This record gives sequence, C-alpha cells and structure tokens, in this order.
Amino acid sequence: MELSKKPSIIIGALVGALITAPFIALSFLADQLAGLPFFPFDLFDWVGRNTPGEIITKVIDTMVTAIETFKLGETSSAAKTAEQLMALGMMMSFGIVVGAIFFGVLNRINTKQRSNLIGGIVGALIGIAFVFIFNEVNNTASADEGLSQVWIVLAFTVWGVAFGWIYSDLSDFAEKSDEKEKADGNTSYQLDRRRFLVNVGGATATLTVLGAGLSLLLNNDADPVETAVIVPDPEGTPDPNAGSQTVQNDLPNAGASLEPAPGTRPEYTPLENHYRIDISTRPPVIDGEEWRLNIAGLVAAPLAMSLTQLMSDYEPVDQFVTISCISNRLAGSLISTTRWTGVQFNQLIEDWDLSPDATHLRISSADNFDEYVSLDLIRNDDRVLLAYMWDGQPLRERHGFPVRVYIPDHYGMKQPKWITNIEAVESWDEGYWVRRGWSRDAIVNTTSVIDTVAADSIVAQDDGALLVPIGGIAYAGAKQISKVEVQVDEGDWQEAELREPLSELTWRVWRYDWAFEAGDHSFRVRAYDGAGELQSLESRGTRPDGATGVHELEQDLQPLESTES
Ligand SMILES: Nc1nc2c(c(=O)[nH]1)N[C@H]1C(S)=C(S)[C@@H](COP(=O)(O)O)O[C@H]1N2
Ligand SMILES: [Mo]
Repeated sequence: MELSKKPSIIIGALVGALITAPFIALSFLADQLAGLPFFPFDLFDWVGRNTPGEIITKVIDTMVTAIETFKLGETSSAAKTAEQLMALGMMMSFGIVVGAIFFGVLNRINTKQRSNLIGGIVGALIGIAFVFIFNEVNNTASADEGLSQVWIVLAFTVWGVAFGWIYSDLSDFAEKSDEKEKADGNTSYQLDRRRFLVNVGGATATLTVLGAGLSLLLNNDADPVETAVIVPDPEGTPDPNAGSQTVQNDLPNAGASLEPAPGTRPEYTPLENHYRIDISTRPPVIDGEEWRLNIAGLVAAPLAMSLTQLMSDYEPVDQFVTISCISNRLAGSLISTTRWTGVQFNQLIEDWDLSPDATHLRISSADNFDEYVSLDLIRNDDRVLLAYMWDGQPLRERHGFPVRVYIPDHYGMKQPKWITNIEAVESWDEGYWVRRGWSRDAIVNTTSVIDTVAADSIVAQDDGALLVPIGGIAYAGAKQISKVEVQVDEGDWQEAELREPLSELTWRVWRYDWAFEAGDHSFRVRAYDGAGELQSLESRGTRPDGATGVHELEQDLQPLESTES
C-alpha cells in the first residue's frame, strides 16, 4: 500500500518534462536578456564534440538526406535548424531521465523530508558538470564568464529543488490520503495527485510560453553585421545594410559572352545564401575592437595585432573565391562563391620574425576549432589570405568575423574562421576534423554539376532546330576548369561551352544546348581540370576525402505541342 502510493518513476519522468520545459525557456530568456549561456546548445555541442567522428558523420548524413528528401529548404540553414531542435530534444530528454531516476531513487531510500535538499544537491552537482561543459564548448555567451558559471550552478540548483519539492508534495498526498482512508475509507489521493500535476503542468506551461515568448520578442536573429569597426577604405565605409555589394556589372567577367542556361545557380552567391558550416550551434560573437590576433610559438617575440592594424598596415587584396565543404555531396549545396578581401599571408609572416625551425602554423579559433597550415604553402602561394571582408563588407558573424584564412585548393575544413591565435610550430599535426577521421590534406576534387535542363526555355534556331539549354557549374579548387562534357542517354560525350570564370579560384559556369527530343532522358556531366585531367568518375561519398562521381539527372520532356498549349 505504502509503496504503490509513492510517485512512480513514470510520474518522475513526467515531472522532469514539466520542469525542464520552463527551465529551457528561462535559460533562453536569460540568454537573450543578459547574454548568459543557453544550456541546450551547450549540451548538444558538447555531446557532438565528444562523439566519435563516424557517428557524427552518420547523423549529419541522415539529416542531410532527410532535408533533401523532404525538401526542407536550403541545406545548411535547414541543418542548423534541425540541430537546434535536436538540442532542445536532448535537453528535454535529459530532464525526463533525471526526473525518472530522481523519483526512483527517492522512493528507494524512502525519504521525503529531505527531498528538497537532495534535489538541490543533485541540481548543483549537475550544474557543476555543466560548468565544465560550458567551459569546453561555449563561445556565444557574451556575459562575463564568472557570472555565467554562477548562473549555471544557481539555475540547475533551483531546477533540482523543483524536483524535490514536487516529489515531496506528491508523497504528501499519499500520506494524507492514507490518514483520510483510515478515517473515512475514501481513496482520494490519486485525484489530488492528478489535480496537483495538472496545476504544476499549467504553471510550467505558462512559464514556458512566457519565457519563450519574451525571448522571441527580444531576439533579433537577423545576423547583424558587425559595424563597430571602421574599415579604412578610401572610397568610404561600405553600408552594412546594403546587401550584396557586388553588382553584376562590377564582376570581373562582366564582358563574358556566354549566357548561363536559364536556371543555372547565380555565379556570384548572394551573401545571405552563402552556405555555412561550423561546429557550434551558434557562432562565436567577437568584439572587433577588443579582438587581437595573437602570434606565438617559434617567433622571436609574441605579437598581438589589432584588426585596424591588419587592415591599414597591409595592402588589401581582393579575390573571387569558391569554397566548398568536404561534406558537400555530389551536386550538393555546400559550395558558394563570393569576393574575399584580406592581407596576403606571406607578407604578414615576413613581419613576424619566425624561427627557421618553424614549419607550420597552428591556427586556432574562438570556437576551439584549429587547423595546421604549412609555411611552405604560404610562402609559395600569394593567394593565401588572412581575410576580413566578404563581398566588400566586414565578415558576417556566422562567416568568421573578424578574420578567417583562405587557402586555395583546399576544402573549407582547412580554413578556420574566427581566428584568435596563430602558433608557429616545428611539425604538422592533426586539426579539428582530421582528428575526427576526415582527410589530412582535404584537396578539392574536381566536380561538375547539372543545375538545369531548361525545357521551358527552348531556343529556336534559324534553321528551325529546337535547342534545350542545359547548364551548371564545374569546380576544381585552384586547378581551374579546362573542359566540360555532357552526355545525353547513351550518346557520345559532347563538349559544353564555358563561361569566363570570375577568377581562377572560382567555379566555372558551363552550358550545352541540346537538340530537343521528347521523352525520358538522362543527362550526365563531367569536367577536366586546368591540366587536362578528367575528374574522378568513381561514385564515392564525402568521408573522408570528399565526394566524387558523375552527376546525372533524369528528366521526362513532354512533346512540344503539350507544353505550348
Ligand atoms: N573556427 C571555425 N572555422 C571553420 C569551421 C568551424 O566550425 N569553426 N568550419 C569549417 C568548415 S567545415 C567549412 S566548410 C567552412 C565554412 O565556411 P562558411 O560557413 O563561412 O561557408 O569553415 C571552416 N572554418
Ligand atoms: Mo566543411
């Protein structure tokens, strides 16, 4: 009798959910109001970083497949949203499990008098564990670090006390009803308990909605462009609200004669559509005026450079660049092109007084990302940049403000954003993704993609022939593209036309006008790099060295009569 009236672990799980929902909402509110850490994201990022690379890759792969299958929108932003939802789910599950265990253990040790105290202690201990998690992963909390830590312990303690408090109230009903039962033979505790839980549910739901609602009101997630820094630009500081700075006529290939086939992706990616990949649920936020680039290790004396120094002491270099993520699947969307501005890296290092023993630089970031780059590579390639602008504007927060590196011919994983430290070292070592099983070199594989078979833009020739414009992009890192070929069904490979690229570091738009034929057809594309080397035809996934293979598209073309009517 006694035992059955104790709140079960199922009720514990329910209470866990009831308490954790407003807890998350209040954490969000504190985050929006005071820049305090948002627990679910920290937990999620921490779990992510401590999970073996294989598993992470599986999870990301499943996510990307789901996003592509259900057409959930542009892959990298949909993936971020999915991550954030998973983070909330993970925190809720954590609360549910803690609730179940807490109730189970308290039932076992048969105590309710001290359940508040025990709850508080458990909460505080979990809070302390979270401080470690916070220290390891958090890079978004703008509040003082000590304050954040106090907040974490305090919030979790209150969360724990809530478990204890609800537990003891639920047990009270059991006892009171026991007495009542003896007095008048009535079993009312279940009813009381239900009513109590409904009340708790109502209160926590109200708190959750209030907290989340207030936070959303305050939240202004428009990826504010950092404007605190004055860009020393003789032609005036770019207007951060102007959107894409570079208009079609300014592009270096404005005179190119080849028109892209209708439906080809923009050759110059609008900044807001540039893909984005990083290891944190939210990117680090850096104050551009306080930021310093710290240079240490095998140098005569450590240095600290400010952003203004970087921008004014060195001639800015402009480059049109395509970068791709190594996790970009064949024909995937994790590849984009914009204009990068920065300092030529080999000029920078001339001023650093590097020891002759130094062979590599370890570049590390505010989010604890790190990568190694060889000094030989930097010295021999004038195109390696320490970049501080994209599209003529200070780097956006999510894209690495204030400074990121550009290394031609390498996938994005080799190119840290939010750089804070550079250490000259005497040997190469594994960087962030390499330690998780990805490519050591991460050299871009030549790839080509069909963006469009523009059956609704058929071009009639003078001789009456009807041509379907087919088009897309081909990319070979810094190796350039010399030729693109298209195959329709089992026909011969036909040479496509190539548009002048924006630079030797960008993808190249191609087009092939194909003589219209109604019916179901397959279209394939392949590219040759600047040295005449054919891309790999082998169909291979992204891990560990990047995807390869021939992109193929099936399309059923209606007879012309029916498309015209
Ligand atoms: N500090 C830091 N730098 C980083 C990353 C990161 O998570 N943290 N991600 C890398 C990866 S995997 C890629 S593909 C590119 C993506 O740059 P973007 O998000 O600006 O397009 O940044 C690279 N640099
Ligand atoms: Mo990447």
